[in-house]
Amino acid sequence: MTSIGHNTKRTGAEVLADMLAGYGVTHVFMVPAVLRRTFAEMERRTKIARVHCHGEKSAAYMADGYARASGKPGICMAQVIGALNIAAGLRDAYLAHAPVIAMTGGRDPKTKFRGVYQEVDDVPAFEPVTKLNATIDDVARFPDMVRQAFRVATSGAPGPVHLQFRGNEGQVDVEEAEMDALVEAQFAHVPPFRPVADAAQVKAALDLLQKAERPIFVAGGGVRASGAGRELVALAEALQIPAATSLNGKDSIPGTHPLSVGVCGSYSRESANRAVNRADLVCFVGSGTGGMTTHFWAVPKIGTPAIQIDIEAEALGRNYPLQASVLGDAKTVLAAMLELADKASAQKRASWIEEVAALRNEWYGKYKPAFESDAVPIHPARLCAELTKHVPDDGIVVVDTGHAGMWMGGMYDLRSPKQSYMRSAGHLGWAFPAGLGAKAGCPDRPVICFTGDAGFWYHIAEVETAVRWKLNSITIVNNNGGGNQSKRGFDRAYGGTQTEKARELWTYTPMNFARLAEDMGALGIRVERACDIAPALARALAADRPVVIDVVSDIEALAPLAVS
Ligand SMILES: Cc1ncc(C[n+]2csc(CCOP(=O)(O)OP(=O)(O)O)c2C)c(N)n1
Ligand SMILES: [Mg+2]
Repeated sequence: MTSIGHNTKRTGAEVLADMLAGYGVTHVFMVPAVLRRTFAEMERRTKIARVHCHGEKSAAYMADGYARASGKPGICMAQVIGALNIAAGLRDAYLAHAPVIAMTGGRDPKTKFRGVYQEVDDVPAFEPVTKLNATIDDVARFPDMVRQAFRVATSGAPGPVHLQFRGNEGQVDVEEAEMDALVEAQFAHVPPFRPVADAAQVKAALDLLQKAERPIFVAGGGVRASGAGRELVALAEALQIPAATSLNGKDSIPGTHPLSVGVCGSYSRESANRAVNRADLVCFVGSGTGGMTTHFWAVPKIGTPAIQIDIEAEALGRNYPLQASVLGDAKTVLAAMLELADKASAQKRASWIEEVAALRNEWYGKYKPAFESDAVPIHPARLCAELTKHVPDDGIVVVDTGHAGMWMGGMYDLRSPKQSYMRSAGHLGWAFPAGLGAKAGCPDRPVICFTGDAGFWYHIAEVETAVRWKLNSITIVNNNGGGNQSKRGFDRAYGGTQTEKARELWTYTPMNFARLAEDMGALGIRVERACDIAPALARALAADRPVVIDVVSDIEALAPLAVS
């Protein structure tokens, strides 16, 4: 923490700009005008990029992508009229436990309830999507409240924070008080602490794992937040325990690792669900054991013997009664288990490992024709297979929901522990702006976003932002001319097969997104044949510009549904 005691009168704007720089913030994402004086001070006093976007929701998604890619809190801002758009954008960060700090302008006690232009009481709307939802009415509160925001956003299971600054544009920042810019560097990133677990809890959980004949790990977002992938893989190898992951934890273990069975749950891989459902002990690590990861508690079935490792005590045993629970940081706990692990106990699992390998092979065999398909329009599974082969070793893959989440969650494999994977926690349209934020947070790594066309339409205007701010991500649009994850649902709604007219509920005008991207100043590449995917990606990786690769794919291709 910087020293306190040289108090001189300073404006809130000076203090906020210095604090953000002190916390290592490199970008803020916003729609003006909010905290105007603070932006002027940022220019004078810091190198922070003030990324001026086309909508508050996409600004929040950019901050979210920045946070999930870099582990540092992402900052987004809006004046009072844009506050609820920001709140909507925090919803995905809340569901995915991403440390995002939203700063908005808001009501002045002197004029509230008098019908101030553009004003409503925004604070309650932030309540369900934040860990801390606070108002700053007095400029002297900047140093403690901004510190509290970073502390809450990064601690335990991370999540969003909202700070509302007095004044529709947060004009409280022009006022002065005797204060210093205080920074607690510890809370500039996730995780701020690595709580060590009780030794008896660690031993009890390890004993169960070692005794089990068919144990399996289910690694969640807590493993990625803790940076515990290496420890997970090392423990899995030492004890010969296969590992499934949640969608949020997909980059905990490379898909090409022989002990990886894939993503389990709803947007999943068949081999993962089958393996989890054959296990005699499931060890959840950093997983909320929610409906998406467990296919609504059918994978594994409730009653399956389970143990759980989590940093939040309340998460332990929430959905599965536990035989052992361990409270602590995933990396620290897994490392402690590895130290105590009895490798000889792995022998009894040889037939389980064979069974799991057979499930993996069977799955790869089943989809081999799709992975190698030369069909025109392109089969999305082929697109996933091309990405498995050609995403660079240090690539960050950012994936939308809908079929994008299903295709990539199930069919794409990370090849290296240095690759990262981030996914929408359910909001269509999240991935493209999140990918821009990821590029801001990790400028030296290639960022490859995978989105459907409906997902891309949401925030397409941000192509212009990417060009203006040189946020050089690569966006692959799986362009099937419709929101075809909706197809099955409308078939059902029409009693089996929908009418031709029902397609107006989920299809769009055919579009060439490469051409639109070019018009906005990005590099656009249209791909109509599968053999052109790899060359397009190579060209995009060399371009050093924002790139949109528009892949024309088959509207009839539906992603496989989960098995349980
Ligand atoms: C904010 C939001 N609204 C609606 C949905 C419901 N939804 C899920 S997938 C989907 C269509 C996806 O279309 P597209 O991005 O083109 O992908 P495709 O399924 O065609 O591959 C919709 C509308 C959602 N997930 N999020
Ligand atoms: Mg589509």
